[in-house]
Amino acid sequence: MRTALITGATSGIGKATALRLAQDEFNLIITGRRLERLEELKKEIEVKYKKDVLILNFDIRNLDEVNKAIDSLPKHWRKIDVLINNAGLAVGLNHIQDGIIDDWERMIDTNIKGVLYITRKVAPMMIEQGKGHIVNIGSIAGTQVYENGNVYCATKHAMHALSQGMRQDMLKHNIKVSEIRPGLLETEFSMVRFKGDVEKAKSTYQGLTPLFAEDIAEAIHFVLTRPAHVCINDIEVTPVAQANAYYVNRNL
Ligand code: NDP
Ligand code: 8X3
Repeated sequence: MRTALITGATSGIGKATALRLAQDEFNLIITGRRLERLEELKKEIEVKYKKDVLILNFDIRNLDEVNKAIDSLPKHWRKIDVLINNAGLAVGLNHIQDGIIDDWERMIDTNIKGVLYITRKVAPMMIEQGKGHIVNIGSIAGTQVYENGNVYCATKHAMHALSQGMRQDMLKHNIKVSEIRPGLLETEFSMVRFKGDVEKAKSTYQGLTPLFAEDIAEAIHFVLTRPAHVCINDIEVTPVAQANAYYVNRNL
């Protein structure tokens, strides 16, 4: 049995991944800010899949909270085999001159600094164990930049750089680092990006079948279940209706 820590397990990719891994040989540490959702997910996994689940309720932007949460782990939960850096968000979609500073800070603090805070804490634990696997959820926005996407794309470019950097730094410690870069995927992501505007959020996926969180959970499960000597470094996944960040077929 392995233990996987998933950041941002209250919805979308993180929640689907927790449910997918629980069907295999994984106990789970699930994290996020919405405690009620974490409690519901824990109950569901324990009842349906009979796996152990530990909740860590913290805001990944807060270094003190991250450190306290990981330090609070009971001894038998300290052997973390898998870290899934998933928590993240896009807020706003503006030309750079109209950008809202608070939106920028939320994205930078969550998507870059949050990933760094948690990785800084968990990577040494993996090094001590002599093995581990870090899975970073990037985006097609990590290699391509679209109009109005400026800061979100910058944070996902940072994730792409960090994934490559971590892979090199972890090499001599027998720790795998994988990056998964999804394209259009329907979760709460667009509701967050458009600050609760349902119509705008829906229009993102109009005329096409997007990816669903379960599709990425399946990719993460695949990456985590390769033989010990195999590391899947990079996977880009889009819906069939999307060639890249610029070309989308909304008439299929
Ligand atoms: P959701 O909005 O459904 O899920 C985001 C998760 O991140 C939630 O569980 C949320 O938990 C958590 N989170 C956000 N901010 C914080 C914070 N400050 N502290 C702790 N947890 C936080 O979106 P997705 O599942 O789609 O997004 C997951 C990842 O996938 C993100 O990194 C996103 O950039 C990436 N991605 C998404 C794509 C998409 O189109 N949906 C495509 C490509 C990549 P809570 O609010 O409870 O704290
Ligand atoms: C989310 C996908 O295309 O909205 O990372 O940037 S996109």
